Amino acid sequence: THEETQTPPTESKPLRRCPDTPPNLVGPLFVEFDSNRTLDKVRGLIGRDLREGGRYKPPDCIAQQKVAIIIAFRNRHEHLTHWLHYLHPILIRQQLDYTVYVINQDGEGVFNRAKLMNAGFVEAMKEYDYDCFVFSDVDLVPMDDRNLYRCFDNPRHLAVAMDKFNFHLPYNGYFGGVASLSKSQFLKINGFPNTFWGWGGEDDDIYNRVHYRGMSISRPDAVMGRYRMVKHSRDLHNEVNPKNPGKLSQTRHTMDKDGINSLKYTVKEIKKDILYTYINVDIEAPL
Ligand code: BGN
Repeated sequence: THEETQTPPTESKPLRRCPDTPPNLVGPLFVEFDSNRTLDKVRGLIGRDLREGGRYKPPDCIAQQKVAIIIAFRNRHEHLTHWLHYLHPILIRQQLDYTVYVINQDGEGVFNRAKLMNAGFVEAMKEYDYDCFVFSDVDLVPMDDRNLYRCFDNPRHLAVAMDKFNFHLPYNGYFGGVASLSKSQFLKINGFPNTFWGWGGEDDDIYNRVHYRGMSISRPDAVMGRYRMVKHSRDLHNEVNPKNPGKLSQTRHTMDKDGINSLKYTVKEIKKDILYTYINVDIEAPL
């Protein structure tokens, strides 16, 4: 009779939760916007580490949070190339289970950053059970990878020290640029306003919402919170809207009816690039 051959155990050890502090962070980063950078080069450099749609999860531990990174977008391809070049390696070192969503505003109507972010939240939730949402401008690159793209006990403002504001907050209640909210924090404020067309004020409205719901703002310090912004001129169809400032005194009354519960848009296209999930949405923008 034959001796039974022992097959080696095939199942690997169950994965542990990733540590609170990711072990491979490097701290301050050199950031420059080289105009020879192309999306194809970025795909070649980091595409193999990602899954279709700009997704990643750490291979050797279970990520602490499932994070959707939402970028409001229109006609800023050069900025997106820089953003992807810098952010993917940082997010990988931060050991996140994440996806990058580029939410494009279809057509030439007036831009609406906050409404695009709302649409990004809803579309991301259709794909995966995210617990955290990082809402970012496409032109902002962190200069320190210890600035974690995660959620905290309170809504977090990440872009606290931007080069264009001399590495300071422009004012105490500034909540613009990059911010993270957990799913429950986001729903608690009824999401973002849909009614801030054009430039200015939507971030101040979100700040108001957070305060009116009894939460405070969490922030990194001014060293870890440094950012470089890609220099650019004002976009077409995103003029300063003089009606927006006046709306800020009404947030307390408008926030319950203007937000995720009143959001209307249609998806025109979803494209999965290796570096990001692109969703083109019609948000019924006035011309
Ligand atoms: C503020 C804008 C913000 C913008 C910051 C930084 C308004 C509302 C009237 C006060 N707020 O003035 O939206 O992020 O500047 O540029 O315009």
